[in-house]
Amino acid sequence: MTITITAFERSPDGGKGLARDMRVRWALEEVGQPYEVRLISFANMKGPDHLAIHPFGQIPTYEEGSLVLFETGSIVLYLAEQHAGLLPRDSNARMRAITWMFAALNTIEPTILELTTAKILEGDKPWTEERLPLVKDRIRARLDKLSAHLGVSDWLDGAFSVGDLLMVSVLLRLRMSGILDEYQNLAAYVARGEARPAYIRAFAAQFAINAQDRTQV
Ligand SMILES: N[C@@H](CCC(=O)N[C@@H](CS)C(=O)NCC(=O)O)C(=O)O
Repeated sequence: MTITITAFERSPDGGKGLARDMRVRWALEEVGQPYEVRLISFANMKGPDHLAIHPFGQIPTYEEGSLVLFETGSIVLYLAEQHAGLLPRDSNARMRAITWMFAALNTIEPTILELTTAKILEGDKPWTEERLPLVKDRIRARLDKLSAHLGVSDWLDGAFSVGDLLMVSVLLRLRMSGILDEYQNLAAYVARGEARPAYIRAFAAQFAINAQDRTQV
């Protein structure tokens, strides 16, 4: 059955791989599933056709026959459960990997999104200068603990899992801020994720769309 995901027609990051379709592409590449991409404009994302499959009018979505999913966590969990390679067989280890997915999306990502909001959406507000150090320190408070947990290990809990896929994806959003480089082991962890052949293929696919787009501008 054909798998179709949605992605930005024109990604605001110009192809840096920070849009969330990248997580789904990476998971699909890890489990060896071919997929098609339907590109969507910002205007159409909020239109009735897209709202019918994504109640918040966002990307990415996932369609496979009668199955329609939104939320990257749900999509990559589905892929990890359907195909070998992203979740351990042992039931306790499996639940721990799923726990790391939640940690990435629920405990780490919100602090990073706060920085994006403070810088981009509210960057012109009079309180921004005062607020930014607080927001950055809240990220550091989480990363201190994450870094201590990772220690010298390659991945968060044994072999690479869907928990790592989401954690690396989330941490990548910090690179431009310089905060990631304050944590040598986390920076190396992210680089290990980016070096995986599946990541490289997924990155190239989304970059090709955005590079193509740039030549048309
Ligand atoms: N929690 C959602 C977040 C989805 C999301 O924020 N998508 C962004 C692109 S990375 C988007 O569609 N932004 C446009 C908008 O919200 O209008 C998920 O993980 O799938």
